[in-house]
Amino acid sequence: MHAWPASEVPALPGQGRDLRIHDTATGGTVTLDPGPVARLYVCGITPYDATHLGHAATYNAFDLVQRVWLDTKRQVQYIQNVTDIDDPLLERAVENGDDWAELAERETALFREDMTALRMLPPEHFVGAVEFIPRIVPMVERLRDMGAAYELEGDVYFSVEADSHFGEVSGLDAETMRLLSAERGGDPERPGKKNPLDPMLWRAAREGEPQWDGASLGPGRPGWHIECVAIALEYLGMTFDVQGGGSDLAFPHHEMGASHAQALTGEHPFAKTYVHAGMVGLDGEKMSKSKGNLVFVSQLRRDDVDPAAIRLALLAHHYRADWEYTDAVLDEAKSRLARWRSAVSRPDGTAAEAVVEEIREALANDLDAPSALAAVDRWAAEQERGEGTDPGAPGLISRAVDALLGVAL
Ligand code: 5CA
Ligand code: ZN
Repeated sequence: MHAWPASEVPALPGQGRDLRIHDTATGGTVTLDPGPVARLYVCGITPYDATHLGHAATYNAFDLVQRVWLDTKRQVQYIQNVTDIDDPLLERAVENGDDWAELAERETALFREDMTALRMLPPEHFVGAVEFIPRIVPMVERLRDMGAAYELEGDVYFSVEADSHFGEVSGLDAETMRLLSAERGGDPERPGKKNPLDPMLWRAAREGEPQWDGASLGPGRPGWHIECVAIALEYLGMTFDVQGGGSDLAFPHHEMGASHAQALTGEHPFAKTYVHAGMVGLDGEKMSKSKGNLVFVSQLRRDDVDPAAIRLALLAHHYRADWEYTDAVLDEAKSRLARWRSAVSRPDGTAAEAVVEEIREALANDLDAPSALAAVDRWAAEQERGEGTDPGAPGLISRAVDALLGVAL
């Protein structure tokens, strides 16, 4: 499927910094060392509802990763999927009396608009799971033929024992894995599985559900984790730089994905670094489509909120923090945007080079966007006092805020 249009990323004078970022697998900070083409896979939406601020916060984090890389003059090969076939999508379609494929298409179109408005850089390949089924089927067959998968009443399960590195992404104990598996799409209680954690690779066709040709697997549809693995391996290959998503994906999704890929290829690791964004909540609960406590990007846009203010509301929180959305968060972002716009509209400014370096340093330090905002705040306060004499400064700040933070002033 097609992605969305890219906004320009202005080039900045000077040198970008290498990114130091928290890696879920090692539990520590690592300095990323991508080649001239940095490779990033970020898990995309399940399109059964509109993009909420939690999704947007996660995509904001990985947009910053790309902007830091671009600032180091690297190219970025960025892949994102759309989970356009999955249980929650089918359930919602039945609930609404909608056609599942139309629902997915409608919500994906809205997601593109939201991402464009927020100036999120588009992936080079934006890939639906459905269009990838013909590539997924032979992978599942291969896993089965090599003994890494087995059949249970027509369904095919991955055997977590097939990967000696299983557990290394999330680092969780067996009991926690079991609980999270039950919560997040797994079926640890199903009798007959070799290991309760084993995830489904291929779900045999059920009455009333869409189905695809599965060759020797029989008709059915793919499991969730293998979809992302097939897409990532096709476009990025093994040992790509960063696998990203919200912290709710560390287990089981990214754990299982890594094991699928490692069992399939015999290579390790699937991704060099696993990066997870915190959860955004509302009224004390994680914002989630199933709970219905959502603030939609598209609704804010309809209410005439400037997308740059929405972006500043996201940037005001460290990407790894769990945080609560309130109206005050948005009000503060709106007032910051107004202050910054007024500051860059003056003919002169105080020295901007040092501010650009502060933004660079803050972002390189585990994407510390709040500190980057504080640096621009200080510059804007100096501007308000009319202290500047450099006619190039306002333009440089505008370009830096655009290039590094994705905010158009
Ligand atoms: N389609 C799968 C990934 S393959 C999926 O998780 N889709 S999703 O629509 O549920 O979420 C899309 C992205 O937003 C994921 O990276 C997820 O971790 C993240 N996300 C979901 N809810 C929140 C939240 N409340 N706060 C922050 N990020 C969230
Ligand atoms: Zn995924």
